[in-house]
This record gives sequence, structure tokens and C-alpha cells, in this order.
Amino acid sequence: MPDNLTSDAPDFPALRYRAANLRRHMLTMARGQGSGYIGQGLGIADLLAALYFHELRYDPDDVSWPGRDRFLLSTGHYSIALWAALAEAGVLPVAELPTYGADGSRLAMSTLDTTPGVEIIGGSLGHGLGQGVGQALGLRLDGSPARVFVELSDGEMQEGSTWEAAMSGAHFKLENLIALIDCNGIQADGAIVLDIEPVAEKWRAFGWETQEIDGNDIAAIVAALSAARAPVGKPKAIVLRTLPGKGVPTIESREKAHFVRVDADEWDALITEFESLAEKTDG
Ligand SMILES: Cc1ncc(C[n+]2csc(CCOP(=O)(O)OP(=O)(O)O)c2C)c(N)n1
Ligand SMILES: [Mg+2]
Repeated sequence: MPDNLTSDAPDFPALRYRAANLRRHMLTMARGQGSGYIGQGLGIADLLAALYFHELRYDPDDVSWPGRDRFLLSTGHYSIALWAALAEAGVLPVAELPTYGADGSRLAMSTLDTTPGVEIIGGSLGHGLGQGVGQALGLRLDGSPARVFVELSDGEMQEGSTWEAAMSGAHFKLENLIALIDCNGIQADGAIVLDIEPVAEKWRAFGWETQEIDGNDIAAIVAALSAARAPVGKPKAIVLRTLPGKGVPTIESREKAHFVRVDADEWDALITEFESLAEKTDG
């Protein structure tokens, strides 16, 4: 049995410190490779801290524990964030992080399900929610109390398969399914191409119990995840407005934060910039 079962008393300083550690791990990874999808990772660090260190039930010593809550990262290219969370949670060794993106590394730039703690293969966008629907249906048929959390992106809302999955989740009344929609305002070449707004109203219209929050506010994330436990006979959606590069002002201000490549010596300056603002302790 895991010892990190959901507690109703969130320790916010501890969670903010975890989020800072996730960002530290990501800077280590991007520095090792010289580049990476760090903008997105820094943007969802607060969400992953709230999930892995407050909301999810899992056993870091047994990632296949059948009763675990599943976290599906639909945007495989956000892998840097998942590697950071799995290392901080003790599933992966912290010492392995600098291999991110290197040939032969388990910490690929897009997720591989052969790496411990990874539920689905990533890379081809628009498939995570459909797999989440299938898993949530299967778990319910098995009588399992486990829940399925699917991270997906604003870019993926331009794909028809996302809306097919949204319709199915509502049809099957999958209240064990929670979509975590990262609206970071960007896709590959800069700003979002198609107008996808109003995002929350679209999910409500598709039959999902929907909340919209600041995705970089840990207290708001914890509260939304807590509200999403309610048995309302519908799947839940949380629309998170996040800032790519959050915590490193130089990356935050980049117009094109989809893929960040900077010279080797500049990573040190970015890390110094981050540390001047970051949480240093958990209390
Ligand atoms: C089906 C599919 N089409 C295109 C791509 C290429 N691609 C990789 S990341 C990306 C950007 C998608 O936008 P979003 O998911 O919002 O990512 P962000 O730029 O915020 O990281 C694209 C188009 C892909 N991986 N899969
Ligand atoms: Mg995006």
C-alpha cells in the first residue's frame, strides 16, 4: 500500500518547494542536453507538484500497483516535466536526469512507456484523452476506485480525436476521469493558431463538470483537484491557464517558448535567475 494517500490538509509551503524542485530538475535536464521542451515543463510544474505530492494515490516502489491513480501525459513532448516528477517522487534516480534527450537514455524528449511510471507512449498528439476514456471505463468495470487523470494541451483541442474522446467520456458518465487541460497559449510556431475559446464553455457543453483556474497557483490547483473528487456522474475537466517558462523570467518572456535552445554558458545564468526567485525550503 502506498503511504502517500490523499490528505485533506495540503501543506502549501511543502508543495511550493516540491514545485521548485521540479523546476530545478528540469533546468538540470535542459542544461545537460542544451535544449528541450522546458517552457512547457516549467509551466506545468505546479500542477505536477500538486498531483504527485498531494492528489495521486500511487506507490513509488511499485509503479504497477493495480489500485494506483493513473496520470496520462498526452503531450509526450512535455516529458521533461514527467521525468522531473518521477525523479522527485523516487521512481527514477535523480542522477539520471542529465541524460535527458541523449541517445539511449530512458528519459527521451517524448515519453516512452518502457520508462518506469509512464502510462502511455507520447509523441503523436491527440490520443491521450481517448486512452484515458478506455482506461477509466476498464477500471470502472473492474470495480476499482482508481482515477484517471489526463493532461492534454490547447494545441490538442484543434484535433478531432480529442472531441470524440470528450463525447465518449460524457456518454459513459466517467466520473473517475479528470482532464487537465494545459492552456499555455502556444503551439509549435508561437501563439495558438485557431481560436479555441471559450475553452471551459466548450467542455461544459460536451457534458463535463468544468473548472477554470490559474494553473500556476498551487492553492487553486489543489482546490480544483479536491472539487473534482465529487461524485457528480460526469467526467471532470480543469482548464489551467499556465505561463510557459514560469519561474525563469528570460524564458517566460520568449515569444517562441515551444522549444528552448540556449548556449551552454547561458544555462548557468538562467539557473541563477531561477534560484533568485525560487522557494529554497519547504517551510
Ligand atoms: C498528431 C501530431 N501532429 C503534429 C505534431 C507535431 N507537434 C509537436 S508539438 C506540437 C505543438 C502542439 O501544440 P501544444 O500541444 O499546445 O504544445 P506546446 O507548443 O504548448 O508545447 C506539434 C504540432 C505531433 N507531435 N503530433
Ligand atoms: Mg500549447
